[in-house]
Amino acid sequence: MSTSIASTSDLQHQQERIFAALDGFRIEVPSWGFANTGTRFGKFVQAGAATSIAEKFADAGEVNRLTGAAPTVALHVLWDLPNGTADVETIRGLEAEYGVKAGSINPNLFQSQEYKFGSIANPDAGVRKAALDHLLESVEIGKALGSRDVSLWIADGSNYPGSQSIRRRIEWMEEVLKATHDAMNETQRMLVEYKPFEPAFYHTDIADWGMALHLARVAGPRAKVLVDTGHHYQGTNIEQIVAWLLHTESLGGFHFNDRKYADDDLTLGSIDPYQLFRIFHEIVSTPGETTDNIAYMIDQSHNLKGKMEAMVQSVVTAQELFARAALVDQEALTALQDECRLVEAEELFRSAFWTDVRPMLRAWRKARSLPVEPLQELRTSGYVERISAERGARNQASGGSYA
Ligand code: LRH
Ligand code: MN
Ligand code: MN
Repeated sequence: MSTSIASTSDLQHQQERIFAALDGFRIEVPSWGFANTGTRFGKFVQAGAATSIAEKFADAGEVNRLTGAAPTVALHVLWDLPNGTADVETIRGLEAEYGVKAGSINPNLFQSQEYKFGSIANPDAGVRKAALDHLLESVEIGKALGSRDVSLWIADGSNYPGSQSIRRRIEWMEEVLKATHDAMNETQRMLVEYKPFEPAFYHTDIADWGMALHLARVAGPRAKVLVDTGHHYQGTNIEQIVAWLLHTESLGGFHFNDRKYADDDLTLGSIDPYQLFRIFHEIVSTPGETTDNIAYMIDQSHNLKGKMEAMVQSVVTAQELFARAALVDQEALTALQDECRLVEAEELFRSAFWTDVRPMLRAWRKARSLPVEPLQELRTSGYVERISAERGARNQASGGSYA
């Protein structure tokens, strides 16, 4: 009798925690996740893939309608605003039409021929200036759209030892990033993403979180580090990096995805859901940390899965893993850790991970007047069939494009 009373109140307690966690959880979808993508060996065109910025906003709006948790869409400047600030009005119109806002602004310093030997770390001052101009324009786009984060991924690096000065390139990057930071307003932030390899295969100028943290510090107080989960060597303890960035108040956000081998950009949680649970746990266990300071973003490209299905699946999976992390009883865990009751601590941690939170997510969606089964709702809505019919011919003709 007493057990059942206890378990009812336990369930209520769990539900309260999960509802509170989900109410505060938002995740940004990438515009490029709706477009045709592929590998360096080729692209497989999908009939329903978005080939214009309007279609990307339409798709992002639909993901948000289905999940209620994805109100912003990350924009890649070259792909989504090819005319720079001149495209801001178009974006504003799309925001109003589809009910989702522009999220992080991602400058593109990796596609133009002039960046063959680097952008902000290029030995040629003229090229560095062109890169800075693009960054400054991205800052202006952010201001005009009221978007908080300018999110930088610098693809610079070299392929052969001795072919470039690693040290001088650090100085050049410091200069450009500081100038970019100086141009931001008080509400803007700069996120510095790191990646150890690809496209460069000997050295990458911003290869890990230490380098990103240093550059962020030199740039200024509103520059933070962005952790893309796919940008680590195998075996790296990513949640430990997250803990250090939280401790040093320099965690700006995430690009979530999963991988088996390299930067595979697979659906988050598809290969190792426990890892994302552990990352979320570092955040929810940090006293005073609110998710407002951390930009949760998806950075995935689904070459084989349907784009819309994959994106809805990703948002839902992120919610499930966040909810599971929120279930860890922090007080009890701390007590067990302090007494070094190792197995009990681990079991408490693991039990939260193994809890099936899906019934509670359904209850939360019902309470918030959202579709109770977002993936099912996507299927029955006919949205994918409709966009496939509308966009199919154009997609076949285009052969697929990231823009
Ligand atoms: C680089 C990266 C970066 C880019 C995106 C398209 O691998 O993660 O964030 O902007 O992919
Ligand atoms: Mn990324
Ligand atoms: Mn990547």
